[in-house]
This record gives sequence, C-alpha cells and structure tokens, in this order.
Amino acid sequence: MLLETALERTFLAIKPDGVQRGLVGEIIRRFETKGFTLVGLKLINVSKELAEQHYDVHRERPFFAGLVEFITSGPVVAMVWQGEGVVASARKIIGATNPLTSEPGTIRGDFGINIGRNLIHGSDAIETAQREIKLWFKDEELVSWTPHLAPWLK
Ligand code: 3AN
Repeated sequence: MLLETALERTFLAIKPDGVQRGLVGEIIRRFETKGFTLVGLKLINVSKELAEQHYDVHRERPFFAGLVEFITSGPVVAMVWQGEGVVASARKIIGATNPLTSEPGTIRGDFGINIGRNLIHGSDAIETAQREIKLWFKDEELVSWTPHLAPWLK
C-alpha cells in the first residue's frame, strides 16, 4: 500500500557539547524511536561564516559572539529529519532553551544544565527549517526514502 509522503522536514544539529559528551547515539535514538525518518546526516567543523549566518537573528544579542565561538569550537552533527509534524515535535523532544527549566524526559532536561551548552539545535518553524536546511545541506546530500517496514511512519 502506498501512503502519501509527508514532506515536512526539520534541521537539527548536535552541538559541540553533545558530541564531546558522547551523546550523539542517544540523541539520534530519540528521533529514530519516535518514528521520524533521517534524510540527511554529516559531522562537520562549522566555519565562522556558516555559524554567523545560522545565528543571524541573534546578531544583536549580547551572547552572539559566544554562540559563534562555541558552535565553531568542535565537530557538530548536522541532520535533517522528516515526518508529519516533525518541526514542532522535535522542539518538544529537545525541550526548552534553558536546560535548567527544560522538562525531564526532554534531551536538554535530561542532559543539560547551562543555557550556553544546551546540546542541540532544532528549527523553530517550518520556514526556519527550510532556510536552515538550505544553509547547511546541498540538495544531493539529502536522501528521500520511506521506511518499508513501517510505511505509516512518513
Ligand atoms: P533555541 O535553541 O531553544 O531555539 P534560541 O533560538 O532562543 O533558543 O537561542 C539560540 C541559542 O542561543 C540557544 N540554543 C542557546 O545556545 C543560546 N542562547 C540563548 N539564550 C542565551 C542566553 N541568555 N545566554 C547564552 N546563550 C543563549
């Protein structure tokens, strides 16, 4: 049976603290077991230019320089995940910005303490996701596929 493919996608990035602390597998597992589909994945050293473009909306904030310095300080796992409602759902799985107030059960709530070291980035809206996916990935780096064993997981 062919089911209609939902094309909603989000951009997620495991930040240098998540990679350094060995949480890559744990974090990916949460999105996989939820039922979302991984369509893009790479480990990269982020350039200052990419970091500044990614955090452009925060350019005037006092923490901007520290944010850019941190995201460029070590490898980052950049990912694109697909599925119905994935943008909003991934934000719930990630938890609130400040890990001290993120709910237990969320990634930040379970593994973080510091707002400047909150482990993972997730696009905050569908339009933001489209912009960020374009910024971080070339078209040919994204793979369109449907899980055959569970076709209801779009
Ligand atoms: P989120 O990542 O939850 O969407 P944003 O978009 O408000 O949060 O902030 C982007 C990033 O900037 C956060 N992930 C966090 O690393 C950093 N950040 C936000 N607020 C602060 C702050 N008050 N001090 C230091 N870093 C901050």
